[in-house]
Amino acid sequence: MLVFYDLLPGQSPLSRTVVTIGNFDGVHLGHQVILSRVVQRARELDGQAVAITFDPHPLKVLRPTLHLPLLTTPKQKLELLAACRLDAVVVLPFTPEFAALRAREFVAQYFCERLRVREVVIGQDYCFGRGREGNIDLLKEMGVNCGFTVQVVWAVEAEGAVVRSSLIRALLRLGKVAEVRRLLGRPYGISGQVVPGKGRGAKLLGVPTANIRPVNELLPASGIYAVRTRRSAAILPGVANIGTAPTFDNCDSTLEVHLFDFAADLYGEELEVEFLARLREERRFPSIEALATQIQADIAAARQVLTEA
Ligand code: RBF
Ligand code: MG
Repeated sequence: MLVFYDLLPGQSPLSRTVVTIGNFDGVHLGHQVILSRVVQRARELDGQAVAITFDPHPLKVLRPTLHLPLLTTPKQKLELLAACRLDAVVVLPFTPEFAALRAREFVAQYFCERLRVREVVIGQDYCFGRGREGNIDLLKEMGVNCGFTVQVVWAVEAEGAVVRSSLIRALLRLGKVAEVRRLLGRPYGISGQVVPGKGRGAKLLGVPTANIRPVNELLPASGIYAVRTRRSAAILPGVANIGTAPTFDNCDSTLEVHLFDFAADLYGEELEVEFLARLREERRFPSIEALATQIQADIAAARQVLTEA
C-alpha cells in the first residue's frame, strides 16, 4: 500500500481511482464496509483503491478544547487500512488553512485533478470542507462535470446500534471490551513499550507483569481483563490490570500484563495488548495474600475465556 502525506498541485501519482474520505478512527465495521466497497469497485473499474484521511484528527484542530482520545494511533490506522487491501492512502495534514478550503475546491483539486477519481464511495452522513458544506448532493452534482459517480454506503448496525467511533469510545470507558470487539470486528488493541515497574508483582505476588507505556490515547476502564498480547508474530495469552493497585497506596494508573507460561525479559520491547473480556473491577485487598489468591482466580478465569475466544 502506498502512503502519501500530501498531494501537491500538478502531481497525480495515481490515475483512475476509486476514492473514499473519512477519519477512520478505529477502522471499525462501518469503515470496513466502505473500504471493502472501494476495493471491490476499484477492481471492477480496473483502477486504484484509495482512502483519504487526515492527521491530526480534524476535531482536534477545529475544537481543540474537546477531549477526543483516539482509538487508533496513526501507525495502527495505516496497518488496518493496509489489511483492507487498499492500493493507497493519502494522509492530509489537517491545518486551519486546510479547514478553510471550500468543499468544491477540495473536490476539484484533490479528487479530480490529483486523483483522477472515477468513483467516490462515501458514508451516508459524511460531511467535508469549510463548515461541513460538502455532502453527497454536492459530490453527485460535481461528478457530472468531473466524470465520477458516487456510491453511498449506509450505516452498519451491530449490538442494536449504529457502529460509530464515538460509541466505541464510550463503551471502552465503561470497560465493555467484548461489545467493542463486535463493533470493531477485532479486539481493541493498545500498543506500547515495556518499561520498568516496581518489581513487586514477581516478588510479592508471584505473578510477574510487564508494565506497558501506552501510545494509544484511550485505555479501557480500569479493571482486570483477559487479553492476548502480540509480540512480533507471536500471540501470547494473559491477563491484564489497568489501574492504580490500590492495595499498595499507589496513585498513578498503569497497564500491566501477566503473560501465561512465559519467562523472557521484555524490557524495551514493543507489545500490543488485545482486550477480549473484562473479568472484574480493581479492588483494594486487606492483605497481599488475599490479592495473590484473587489474582490466581483471575488467571484461571482468563485462561477459560481465552480458550473460548
Ligand atoms: N492490585 C490491586 O490493588 N487490586 C487488584 O484488584 C488487582 N488485581 C490485579 C489482577 C491481576 C490479574 C494483576 C496482574 C494485577 C492486579 N493488581 C491488583 C495489581 C498488582 O497489585 C500489581 O501487579 C503489583 O502490585 C505489581 O505492580
Ligand atoms: Mg510489573
